[in-house]
Amino acid sequence: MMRVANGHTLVVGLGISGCAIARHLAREGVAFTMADTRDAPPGLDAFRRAHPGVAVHTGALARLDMSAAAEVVLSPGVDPDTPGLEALAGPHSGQTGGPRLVGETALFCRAVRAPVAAITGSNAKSTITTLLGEMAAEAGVRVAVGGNLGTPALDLLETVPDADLYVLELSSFQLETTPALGAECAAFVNFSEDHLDRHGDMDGYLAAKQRIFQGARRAVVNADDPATWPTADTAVPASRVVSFTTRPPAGADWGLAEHDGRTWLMQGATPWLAADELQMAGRHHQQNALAALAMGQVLGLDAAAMCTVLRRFTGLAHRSETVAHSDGVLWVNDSKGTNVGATLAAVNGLGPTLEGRIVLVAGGVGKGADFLPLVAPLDTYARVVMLFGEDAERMAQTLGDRVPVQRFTHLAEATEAAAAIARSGDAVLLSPACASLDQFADYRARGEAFCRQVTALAGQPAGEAAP
Ligand code: UMA
Ligand code: ADP
Repeated sequence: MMRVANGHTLVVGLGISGCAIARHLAREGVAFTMADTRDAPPGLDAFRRAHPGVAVHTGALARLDMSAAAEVVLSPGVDPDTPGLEALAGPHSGQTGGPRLVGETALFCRAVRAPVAAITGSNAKSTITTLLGEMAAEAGVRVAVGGNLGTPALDLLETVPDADLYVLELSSFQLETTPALGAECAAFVNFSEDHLDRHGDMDGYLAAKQRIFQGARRAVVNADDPATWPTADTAVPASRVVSFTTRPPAGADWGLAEHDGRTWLMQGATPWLAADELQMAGRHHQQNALAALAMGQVLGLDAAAMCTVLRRFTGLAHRSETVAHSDGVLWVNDSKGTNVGATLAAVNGLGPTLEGRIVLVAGGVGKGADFLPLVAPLDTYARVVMLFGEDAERMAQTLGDRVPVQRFTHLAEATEAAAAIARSGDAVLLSPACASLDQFADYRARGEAFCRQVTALAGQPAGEAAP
């Protein structure tokens, strides 16, 4: 059995996070050993070249004696319940003896010297993180943005060491191994079923998400989703919690209300921005804008700068992204809608904002999901659903009685049919509620194919045509 040398830090995982952890430890002069649960992890050769002389263990962790390690730093993709990690202390096990188990974010918290704004939730994390980062930059703040979004938090300490603000998207996997985040502003924006294979049940998933509030100075929560409110043991007093809602807000909270015949993003009784000034389409994106504004204000960002960003931000690619507005028809790419929950948000978000109806383009690999929750909102908001891909038939059987459907083999045929049927005031929404792997490399390739076709059909990019 291989042994971790006395006093070494053990890093588990040779992915993006593990390599960032290794670089950080090397910069700090901390002796470490590397491990990965796979026998031949991708990236092993590159790691050996970058860190010659560092011992690497591959394969089952139970075959590695880590009892002499000073600490074990786990990558987010590795379950803390993996055999071999039982004897470690930390939030995952409730144990206090043995080497301590933490994640990349814990190392970041120890090293960071500027305020941190952190965002978690089941959906919309990347959108809100990006929005807040752009708002801070527009306001003249030296900001670094990363986390689950793609750039590991620890890498930001190297690339933007003098940042005045770090904005992090944090997944439940990252929060689970973070003892005390201590964020200046921590936001938990929504909660719905996900990652049950890892967290066991919804309670476990929620407990991981709630860790975002550990040591937070201020919190931003979703007033309409009580699961996002800090629980008593996270010790964020109510006076330090700001909320957002899609209803009219009270006090200093954020929400949507009618004012002068238009829907406005409001703080209490104060209108900030008319919802129709946003480039992002849909009530769910209005909610995301409110979350970003709430965080930005807590962080002291300039109000005009925040509104400037909201007026120009068209959304992240493939997340209910406005692609074109042509002949009165809005074209929206939500290829990241790879499960029923995301498509529900897109349909319920877009539907109430339209004069017309939604022409939904959906289908692909349904992963055994139950499509029934889509029936009622589609009955309310959809003109027709254009189905394509592997599970088109199964979706048609679930939707068919209440919602008009048409079936096609490929996305391109479904999109062409959508263009022919959409009327002025409608939106054509690609939100497949399915994975893409039957016909595309990933959700990005599917979204890009849709966008190319929309440009050909609708003729011009978003914003260049009169609505
Ligand atoms: N793996 C092993 N054994 C190991 C190490 C990894 O089998 O010892 C496998 C994992 O099971 C996983 C894969 O390798 O399937 C990647 O795991 P990782 O921890 O090495 O992942 P990274 O490459 O470091 O990427 C992670 C996040 N990935 C995960 O949490 C799975 C990335 O989020 C994130 O962008 C990156 O860190 C930087 O912070 C991706 C993601 O899918 C986008 N996140 C999930 C989500 O958004 O739903 C949580
Ligand atoms: P995450 O990083 O949490 O996966 P993204 O910003 O990438 O979030 O969006 C993922 C999916 O969630 C997209 O399909 C998007 O349309 C949908 N979505 C966007 N805003 C919301 C919201 N407020 N509530 C629920 N789903 C949303």
